[in-house]
Amino acid sequence: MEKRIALISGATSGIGEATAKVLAAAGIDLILCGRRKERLDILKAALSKQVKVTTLVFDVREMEQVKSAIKTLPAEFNKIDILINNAGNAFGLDFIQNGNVNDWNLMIDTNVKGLLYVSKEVIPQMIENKKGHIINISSIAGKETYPKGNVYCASKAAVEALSAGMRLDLNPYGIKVTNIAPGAVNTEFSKVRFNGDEQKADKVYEGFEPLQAQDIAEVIGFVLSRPAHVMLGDIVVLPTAQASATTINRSL
Ligand code: NDP
Ligand code: 8X3
Repeated sequence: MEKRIALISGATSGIGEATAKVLAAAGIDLILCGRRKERLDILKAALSKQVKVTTLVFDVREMEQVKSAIKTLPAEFNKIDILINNAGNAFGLDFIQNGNVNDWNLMIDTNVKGLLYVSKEVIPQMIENKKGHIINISSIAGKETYPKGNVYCASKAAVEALSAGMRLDLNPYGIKVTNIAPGAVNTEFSKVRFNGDEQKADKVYEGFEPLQAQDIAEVIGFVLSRPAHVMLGDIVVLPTAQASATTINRSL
């Protein structure tokens, strides 16, 4: 198969990091992005044995940082075939009436505006090449709103709408758009949501077997292994114990 280049946002942990490993094993060159440079350097050192890897350190919330980081890509990396919009997090879990405005801003700026800023820098190259594949990491929270999920759910509902919008608008250019909505995945996600409180975070995954980052990474690997004429549009991936955003069987 023709050599491909993927840009992964949020490659420093969880789903993004696992995806980098799966894509490297599939022979896809990588642009690994995140704010934690040390983690990117370690991952680059490990995966450079398999494929070409470069790293970009930027905050997806800062449009100028996103722009200038992507502009610094060496020539051998500047035709991006695959964009994995994965960077994102939840901050807090509060009733709307008790919500913290800073948390709201963080979620909207990262999960919605950040995804847009990165996409805006990459889409023109894909249009020029008349091919490309954008994979947006949404969530079950984008399909169902759960109590206290309000703004996080809204940010992921926006990702769902943006995936559909991108698929429509980029249809004339042969660009694939895949929306992936995971259920509970045991990553650093809950630790971030609860501001570093590991006990609270561990409770989220108690009494059932959650997904691991690798499970989502393998789905992404499958999506990218389909032939040119096949586009997986919208995928929900749940742990077997999870039937909906709020229905998790913790007694198995
Ligand atoms: P992690 O907390 O493990 O990873 C989040 C990643 O996003 C990190 O690499 C982090 O990198 C990056 N990131 C966060 N904020 C920014 C920012 N401002 N600028 C650049 N990068 C940023 O969580 P997951 O792997 O679980 O999350 C990945 C995606 O999956 C998210 O979009 C999340 O909403 C989604 N998701 C997660 C689920 C779960 O249950 N875990 C379920 C459904 C969807 P760094 O801090 O180094 O910048
Ligand atoms: C992460 C899954 O259910 O905690 O998007 O919102 S959930």
